[in-house]
Amino acid sequence: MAGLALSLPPVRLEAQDATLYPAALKDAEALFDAVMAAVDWRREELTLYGRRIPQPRLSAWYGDAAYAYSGLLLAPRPWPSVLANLRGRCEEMAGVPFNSVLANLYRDGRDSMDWHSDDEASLGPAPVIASVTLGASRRFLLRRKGAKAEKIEIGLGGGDILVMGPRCQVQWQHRVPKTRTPVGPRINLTFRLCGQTLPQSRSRG
Ligand SMILES: O=C(O)CCC(=O)C(=O)O
Repeated sequence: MAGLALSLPPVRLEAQDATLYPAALKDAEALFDAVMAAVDWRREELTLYGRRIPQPRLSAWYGDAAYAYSGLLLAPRPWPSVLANLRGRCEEMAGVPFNSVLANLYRDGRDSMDWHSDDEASLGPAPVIASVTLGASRRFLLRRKGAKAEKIEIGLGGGDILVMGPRCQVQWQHRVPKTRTPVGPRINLTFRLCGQTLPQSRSRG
């Protein structure tokens, strides 16, 4: 498995149906630079409760299919080669195909992502998502839907891959909170398998 010979054992989060592969990408620093340069980063706006709100991060969508959430329609776009290569590595890791990726750039500790599940209808009833971190480490929290006090926290650092199984989206929400601790830029790539139709979004924070 090119570039995926694990030097650290995977960490299984059974309750959350997720597996963390720490430092799985040996070339994480070079990948950070390559992805940073290749991606057409934009500050998208969400429509929440009828209001247009700029997202607290930069993002870009690449995929074979369009994607819609929170009033945002992301058109399909050709893959930069660095993302196409990472897609293959994540498919090998997760054992499922992916046809799209949401790239997020957290420029510093003020950028964040609020509680949500990746459970849009276009992802189907049993989504598997591979989440790649490049650059700075950030806290990643999970809380159980319907029992929000039940939370766990992990750190996601450069080169880590978190593979989230279906129950992780169906039963849990996740977030990347803001931090006052000085922190450098972090790229996150979530590889997904979307359907070919344009669905209505369900629950994204
Ligand atoms: O940055 C992360 O680790 C999470 C990103 C995320 O939740 C998403 O793209 O849906």
